[in-house]
Amino acid sequence: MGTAATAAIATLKKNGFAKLSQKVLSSEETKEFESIIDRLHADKSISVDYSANSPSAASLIGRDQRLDFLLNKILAHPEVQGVLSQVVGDDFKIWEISTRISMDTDPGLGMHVDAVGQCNLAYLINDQTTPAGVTSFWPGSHLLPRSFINKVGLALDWIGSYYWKKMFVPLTGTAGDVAFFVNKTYHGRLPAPASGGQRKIILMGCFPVGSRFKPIQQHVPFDSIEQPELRKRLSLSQGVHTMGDGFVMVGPEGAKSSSYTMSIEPAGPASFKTFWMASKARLANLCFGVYKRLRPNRSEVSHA
Ligand SMILES: O=C(O)CCC(=O)C(=O)O
Ligand SMILES: [Fe+2]
Repeated sequence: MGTAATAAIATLKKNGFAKLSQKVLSSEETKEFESIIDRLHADKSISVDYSANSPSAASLIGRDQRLDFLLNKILAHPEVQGVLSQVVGDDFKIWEISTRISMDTDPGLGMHVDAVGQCNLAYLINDQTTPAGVTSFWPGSHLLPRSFINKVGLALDWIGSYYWKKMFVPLTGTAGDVAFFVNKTYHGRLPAPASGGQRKIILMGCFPVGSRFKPIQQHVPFDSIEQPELRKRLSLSQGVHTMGDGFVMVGPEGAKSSSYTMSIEPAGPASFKTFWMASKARLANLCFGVYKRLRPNRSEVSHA
């Protein structure tokens, strides 16, 4: 692992998001990437979802050999691998690989947090050097409890966007930049004006051992994906177990989650944990009481 990954890991742990200082595709590949995405969106061959206030397409894999090759190259890059292995562990799985295109007059996306354990990789497809229409973060908020973040969020909504916008840091950059963010960091997308052009990114949702997600189908079955890193991360035939409610959990049943993103989540619902610890303490007391009652007789016998 090189200096770019080491620096990104330190920043990510401090702020909840970080950019890699090194590009992972050549400038020709970066341009090719954008033209493939533009072509796929233009010919309507992928289904586009508007639920996050901007066009987003999720089943990209298996449609274009060069796109699969370039996505695989991003994921398999040693610096990217270095960051992900420290943040979501070596056995993480990928839930979604999607495009997000912020268009002119994008109303933005409200501030929020996402799934437990999730860490997104963001790849900037084109230049986006001003805050309009880009993902934006409240630095350090990934270290706060979720319930607190949600309460602060409500308060910020009430105070109004003028003040809270100053607290947030936008993920600006140039084409080919790679960034990572812990999805527990309070984040959203800033609105864009009428003539700002398009801001295009790829988002890859990475899930560590012990976290859960609902799989999204790709254009081809996961196990027939040719590119090895893409197949390894998307395949559900090993490295996950099913939960019975449409969700899968990463890792074998009962696996211990030791990733960074799981370490900043509480281990379980507080009430259950407290109840369990109290029960164990009560049981230990009972055993000790019984032992003390029996012990004098037994010691008399043994020392007689
Ligand atoms: O569209 C955006 O910039 C926000 C994306 C987002 O919320 C996410 O990837 O979790
Ligand atoms: Fe999000």
